Amino acid sequence: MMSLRQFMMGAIGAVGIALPALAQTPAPATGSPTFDAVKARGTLVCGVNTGLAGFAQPDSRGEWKGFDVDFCRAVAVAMFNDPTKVRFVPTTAQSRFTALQSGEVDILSRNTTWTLSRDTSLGFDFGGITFYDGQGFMVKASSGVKSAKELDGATICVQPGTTTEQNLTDWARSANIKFTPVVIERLEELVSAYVSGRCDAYTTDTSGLAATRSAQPNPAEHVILPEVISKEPLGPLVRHGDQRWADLVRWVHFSMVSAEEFGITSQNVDQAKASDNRPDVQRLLGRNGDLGQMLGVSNDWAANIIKKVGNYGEVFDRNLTPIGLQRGPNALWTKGGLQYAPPAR
Ligand SMILES: N[C@@H](CCC(=O)N[C@@H](CS)C(=O)NCC(=O)O)C(=O)O
Repeated sequence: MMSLRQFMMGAIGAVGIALPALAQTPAPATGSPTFDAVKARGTLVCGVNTGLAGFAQPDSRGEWKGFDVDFCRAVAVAMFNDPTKVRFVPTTAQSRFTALQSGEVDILSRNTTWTLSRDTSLGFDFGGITFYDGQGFMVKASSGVKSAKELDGATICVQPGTTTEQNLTDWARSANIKFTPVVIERLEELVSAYVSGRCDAYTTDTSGLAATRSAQPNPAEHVILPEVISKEPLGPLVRHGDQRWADLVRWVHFSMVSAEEFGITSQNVDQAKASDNRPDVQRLLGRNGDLGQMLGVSNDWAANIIKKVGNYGEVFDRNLTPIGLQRGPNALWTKGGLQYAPPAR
């Protein structure tokens, strides 16, 4: 049924009169099955990978840590002001899409590349690009291989159900390279196949290569080759057709990027909220306006995220700097990178 507001906007549109006060009224957060289910359950169910250093991995106490994990913690903070209200479900590259389609998880936050077919025929919506990546190759330093062009005739380890597998075929065809794939679903098994010498090279997103390399007893024994053969824009995804849920997920990412741009950190967020000369900061942090309410959460949602999880740069530094990743394309747009958030207003 048409709401009064929709009806009035239609009527106003017909006679060409603007009604700004009405247009600013926050819409109630209804009509999102996932949002409502998470709210009622009191816990977010977040699909992650099975264990990738820096991105998603349980620590010695079984507590999940990492960049993709922190994203879900930020969504939980937006909803419940509590980063512990998340249950993490490990998914393989192959099982991840069924887990989201079937409703087993509310969100997937695990190195998944945004592609046209995943966005349409698989039935998902991507909530932005949290990590700009590309596919690379890792070899043993002892092999003496210095370039992917030398991989003609190589055996290459790759995970099924990935863009990695598809890009490898495309790249080999265009570079006129013949290779034998070794396709293994479980990451642990795949990595041990590479380490034990069953494959000459291991290919995945360069972030995954860096994570795996950092987890080896002697990382210096492995070299990531210079070629990057694809674009892998990675980000969180939700089910198609649940717009309000997708909105929240998207703005969680943007709020963390904006906070970094504004210089708001977990340490100074309270002072930032109190400073009077930055209306944009005050809006983001909920001191003024109703932006949180428009997303269906409390107006201090972003302030809580920054305080309890951190801004984009803090989350990057905490999780990814230790595995040797640099900001590169994931620097803010103001610093020559691609991380850019639309205005929170
Ligand atoms: N970005 C690629 C590859 C993502 C992917 O799943 N990569 C593997 C290798 S790093 C992975 O995360 N495996 C972790 C796991 O299976 O738990 C895609 O979306 O298809």
